Amino acid sequence: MSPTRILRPGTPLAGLLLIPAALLVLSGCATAPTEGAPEQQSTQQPSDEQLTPGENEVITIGLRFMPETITVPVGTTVTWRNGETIGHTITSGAWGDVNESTGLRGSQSADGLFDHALAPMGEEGDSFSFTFDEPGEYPYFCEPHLTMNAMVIVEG
Ligand SMILES: [Cu+2]
Repeated sequence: MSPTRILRPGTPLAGLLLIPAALLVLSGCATAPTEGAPEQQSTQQPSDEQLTPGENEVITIGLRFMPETITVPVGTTVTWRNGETIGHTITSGAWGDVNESTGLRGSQSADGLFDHALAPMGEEGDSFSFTFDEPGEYPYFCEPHLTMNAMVIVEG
C-alpha cells in the first residue's frame, strides 16, 4: 500500500473541487421539490369531483388529457383544468408518430393558435379557456410531456 498522494495547495487541480459543488446546486434546482413533504399529501390529493371533467372541460391528470378527444359545437368555449400538482402546456398544433407501446409521440408542430402554460393545480393560472369559432379538428399537446396528445373536434 502506497500512501495517498497529497495535492499541493495552489495546483490547478484544487480548482476542480469546486465543480462538483456547483453541479449539486444546479441539479438541486432542477429536481422536483415535492419530496419530503408527505404531511401535505392529504390536502393536495385531488377529490373525485376535481378529477371528473365537466361539460366542455378537459382535465390534465396522470400525464394525460382527459378526455383525449372532445367534440363540441362551433362557438363553444373549452376549458382545461390542471388536476395534478405539476405544470403542463396547452399547445395547439399537430402531433403524430405515436409509439404504440410507450404512448410517446414522435413528432409535433405547434401552430400558434393557442399556447398556455398551465400552472399546477391550486395555483393561479391552473385553468385555461379557448373559444372555437370555426369548425374543424384542432390537435394539441403538452410540450414537455410526450404522452399528452389530444384533439378538439368542432362541429359546424
Ligand atoms: Cu404535461
